[in-house]
Amino acid sequence: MLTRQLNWFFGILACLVLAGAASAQTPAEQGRALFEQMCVACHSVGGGDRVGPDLAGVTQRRDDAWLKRMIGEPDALIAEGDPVVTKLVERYKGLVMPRLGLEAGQVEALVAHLHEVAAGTVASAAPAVVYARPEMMPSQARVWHVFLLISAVIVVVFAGVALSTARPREVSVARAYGLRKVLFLSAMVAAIGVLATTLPRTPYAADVSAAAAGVDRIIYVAARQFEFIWSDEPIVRAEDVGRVPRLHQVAIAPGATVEFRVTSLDVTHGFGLYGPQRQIVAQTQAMPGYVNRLRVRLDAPGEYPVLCLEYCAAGHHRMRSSLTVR
Ligand code: HEC
Ligand SMILES: [Cu+2]
Repeated sequence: MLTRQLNWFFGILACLVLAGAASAQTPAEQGRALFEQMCVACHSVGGGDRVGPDLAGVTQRRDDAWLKRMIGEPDALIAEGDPVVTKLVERYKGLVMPRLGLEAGQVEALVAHLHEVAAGTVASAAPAVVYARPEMMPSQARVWHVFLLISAVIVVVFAGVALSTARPREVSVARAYGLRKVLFLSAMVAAIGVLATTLPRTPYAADVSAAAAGVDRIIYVAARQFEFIWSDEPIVRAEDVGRVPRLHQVAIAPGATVEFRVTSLDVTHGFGLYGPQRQIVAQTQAMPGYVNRLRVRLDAPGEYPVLCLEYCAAGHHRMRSSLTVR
């Protein structure tokens, strides 16, 4: 009797698990997740135009074959001079939708999602995430206040000079030149002092090998419109992207010295590494044809956002990634 009940119990449990697994896997749901991840920065469905057109009713306006090409390979469609897309590009003042490197299955999932939204079976994807306003670190706040103070002094001095020239006055040229010499020399002394004390401390590694510098891990980073690609193996050319195993989550042990080898596969980007409190920790340029090395030791556990630090095209703000120290 008990075994029969248990059989029932496990039978029902298995059905629930299977149903759960199946429902988590429908293409339309996968498409919705992708849409939230990759499209909401530029598109809404029914929420008005953003960087790109509102996609409400797009499945009625266009056929599926066209949609798939537009989502999967917009650059090719634009290059062919497709009349529909040419009009859109004109309307969006030459702004073009970037190729997002999606696979065929992902494109189909996105189209399925757009159909479901049109049929009203699911709500459109949530709007783009709004990040909380970052707090300033005490050190950042200090730099900011010093900057404000110096700016205020400069404004006052300029205002004083401007007002003093309103009335004609006798000026002793010899005294003015004397004063200029004193000011120039003090500025020189101050500049040399600041450079001599700070330049030796710039965190750029001398050209020593990673092993000699005690590097625990080398991580390769390739930037391209509009993503950062991470790998434990060298990525130098675009062809390497499909070939080398890609890291989707980068985890680093606290206190490890990491050398990032940063390059770009298209235009110049910036590799900006921020700390858990959103303070900038290190940065280097991601340049096509060069590999820039950036060595850092990350002690504090937490999530370190990585942002592009160089405006690289319309999707620049989407270039976010992160690594975790744990
Ligand atoms: C960086 C901004 C940007 C991102 C990200 C983006 N798009 Fe676009 N999209 C555009 C622009 C701009 C257009 C208008 C055509 C053009 O100028 O290339 C467009 C056009 C379209 C169109 C044609 C609309 C119509 O009225 O026919 C579709 C469909 C589309 N995008 C789907 C997507 C999907 C799906 C994603 C996510 C996988 C996506 N887009 C991501 C900017 C973007
Ligand atoms: Cu950028």
